[in-house]
Amino acid sequence: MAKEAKALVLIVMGSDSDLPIVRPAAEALESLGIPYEMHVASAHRTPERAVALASEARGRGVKAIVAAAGGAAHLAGVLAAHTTLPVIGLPIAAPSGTLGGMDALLATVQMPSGVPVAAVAINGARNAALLAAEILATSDEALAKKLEELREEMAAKVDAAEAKVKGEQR
Ligand code: RP5
Repeated sequence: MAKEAKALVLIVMGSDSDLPIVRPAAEALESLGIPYEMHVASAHRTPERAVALASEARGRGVKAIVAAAGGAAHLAGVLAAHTTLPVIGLPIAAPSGTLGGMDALLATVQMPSGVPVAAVAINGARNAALLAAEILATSDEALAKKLEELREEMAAKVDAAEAKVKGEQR
């Protein structure tokens, strides 16, 4: 699916070292049947590729971009500077980093006024994908239904946990 269908979501990561943390985003899109593409493009090592991905995305039919980066994490901001598509920043706690992802979180969330970047939690890959899905679902009723079902599944798990905990009370 990810390869054949026209991508609606781009997942761009700053380094392939981000992939283990980013993978749950791809899995979530896959499970929702949303066509996506994954790319490695660095805002400082391959700035031209990063800019091209963002500038060409709307024309290719992409509806949202997930930008994952660690450290100074300027990738989401650079992509957002070159498109008016929604960009969801995914701050990464890079294994080589020293600040546990706080650097990336602040760099992602503190965009100056005028060029917005949405931000999810540090390493919050699944939520980045779900937020992209919710954006798509504003004009896709079938997808909105799938997202509602996901919420119901989560609620059912909490209900089961509640029953289990109650069962252990004396
Ligand atoms: C960022 O620097 C990447 O997004 C990654 O999280 C971090 C470290 O990159 P590598 O040195 O592992 O390539 O640009």
